[in-house]
Amino acid sequence: MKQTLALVLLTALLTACSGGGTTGSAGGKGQYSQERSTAFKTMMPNFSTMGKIVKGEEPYHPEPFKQMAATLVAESQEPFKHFTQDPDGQTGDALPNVWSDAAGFAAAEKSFHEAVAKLNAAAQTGDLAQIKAAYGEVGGNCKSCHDVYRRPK
Ligand code: ASC
Repeated sequence: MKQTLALVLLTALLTACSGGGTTGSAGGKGQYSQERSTAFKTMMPNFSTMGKIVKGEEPYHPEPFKQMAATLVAESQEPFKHFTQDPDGQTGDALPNVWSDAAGFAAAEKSFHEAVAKLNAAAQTGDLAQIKAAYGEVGGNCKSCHDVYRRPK
């Protein structure tokens, strides 16, 4: 009987520590965190290809690039639909100030979407110089938001 009780208590303790099956307080992923990650990862291949073209590592063809920029506008909306706060310890790489500084985070999100819209507008002109500048601004928005609201890597 004593052994059974000890086992029950130990199991409860381990379950509590593991955060219900995640990896614990640093980087555990709850449901929304998973959805955010999936959405960011979905948008990245297209954005990375655009980056290679902007850097001259892949050839620039205006028509497909216009399509990529339009796709980025659509795909970059999705991650921000999943910033519902997960339970403590399950927010993945999102720092708590995403929610405690909601106004600041909303401003960073707005700035990012504006930069993506500007990149799309530049892409539709077919002017590579404009595209390069606008792509750099999007990357700057990624970085400045990560610097403040994402767990350092
Ligand atoms: C990327 C990527 C980011 C941003 C950032 C820009 O391609 O994965 O997180 O750009 O590195 O500075």
